[in-house]
Amino acid sequence: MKKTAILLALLLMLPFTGQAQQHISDKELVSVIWAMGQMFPDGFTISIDSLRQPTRGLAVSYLATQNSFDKKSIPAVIRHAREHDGFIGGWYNPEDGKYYFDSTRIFPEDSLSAALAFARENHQHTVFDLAKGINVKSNYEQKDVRIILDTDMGSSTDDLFALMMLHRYMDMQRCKLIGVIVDRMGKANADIVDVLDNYYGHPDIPVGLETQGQESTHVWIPYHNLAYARTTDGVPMFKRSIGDNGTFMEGYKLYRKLLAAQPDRSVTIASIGLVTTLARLLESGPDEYSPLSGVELVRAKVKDIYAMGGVFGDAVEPDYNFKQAIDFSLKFFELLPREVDVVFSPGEVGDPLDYRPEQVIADLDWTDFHPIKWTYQFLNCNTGQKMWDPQAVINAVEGDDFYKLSPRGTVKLTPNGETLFTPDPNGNCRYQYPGDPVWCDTVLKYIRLMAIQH
Ligand SMILES: [Ca+2]
Repeated sequence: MKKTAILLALLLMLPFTGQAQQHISDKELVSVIWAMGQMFPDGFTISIDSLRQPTRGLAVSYLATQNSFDKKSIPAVIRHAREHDGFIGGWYNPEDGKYYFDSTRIFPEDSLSAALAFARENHQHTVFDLAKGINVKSNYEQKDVRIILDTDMGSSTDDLFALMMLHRYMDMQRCKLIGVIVDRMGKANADIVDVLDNYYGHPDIPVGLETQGQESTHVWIPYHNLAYARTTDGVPMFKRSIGDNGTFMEGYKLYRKLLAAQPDRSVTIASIGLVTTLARLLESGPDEYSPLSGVELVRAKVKDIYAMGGVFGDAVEPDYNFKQAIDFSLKFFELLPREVDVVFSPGEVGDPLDYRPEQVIADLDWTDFHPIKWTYQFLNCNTGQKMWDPQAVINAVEGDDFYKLSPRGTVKLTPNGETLFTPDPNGNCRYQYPGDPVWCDTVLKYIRLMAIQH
């Protein structure tokens, strides 16, 4: 019987003509789906009308057919699929030795947020990208994640991707971006954040700007004119909330205002640039927003910091982010309360994640008016740019299970910008270990999946 079913499945799968296989009975369909489960124990998705296996899209299972396992469950799954989307998925769970089957909905690949929202409603842990072969976690049980992004926007383009991802995470209701701090001086850099906040549909996020930070920082890719791009008709290309003549709040003051309004130990900071503004926050005194000093305010409100930076292990070259503004960095390391956890993302974690400029442009081919595409079209981004900053952001939102982290310890910064790690079970610091090639491939696909959504 089993052999017959497998043969039937093979027969039906081979000569896909695109014509609906109307003649197949429910009984035959049960045999085909049962056989599919055994042929593809890692998982399959099939259309019950055409018996095709879709090759693109984001597959999510319905709650109604959850916990349907083994052959006896298939008729009910078929009934549900016939009344809904006409797709059935299945997989083998080696832990309990059972074959599971689900009625499935397939979303277009560029609709990640809608697929995630459906997954959450249906209590599904994952969305499966059929083309890329990756699972995206829905984390529907996840607690409230409140994030402040601290970025040196206007130099490397990975900051653009990191902010894009936070907007996507907000669309997925996986975090709340309560503010963005631009730690690199220059209003144009904050204007870029304003453009992205508008472009990605969250125009009201407060943006602060550092005005007393590091002078003359190195710029790798000069995309500071992004906010002022115009079409060939002379019309501003990108919508803004804060116009050319608008002003941004002083960075550390915005930190104080935002932190004072949050519950205790609730805020996660993703630091993907210089720590100029964080140092000034820690040095600040009581003001109209809080009677606490900067150190006390951070101790009270900040839960953890995910910081792109640091060099650990065998590498000796100091990291850019801490070295560029070393006096601020030394102050930050000196004053940061030990109650605040820090997870460092060293450059070597993002190094293998090479989102090639030509791939970026190809992935954004549906529009001519896109801030990241503009940057890649008009500037040379082939500068060794890698997806470093997203590692701090992903870790901040997805949680620590997504990465392999070092044991706990303490980190001391030297005046040369070296980060010296001393193991200590009670220490507040950990750092990410580089992922293996499969992990890197998955994360790059994940970033691309968010980038193409529209
Ligand atoms: Ca950065």
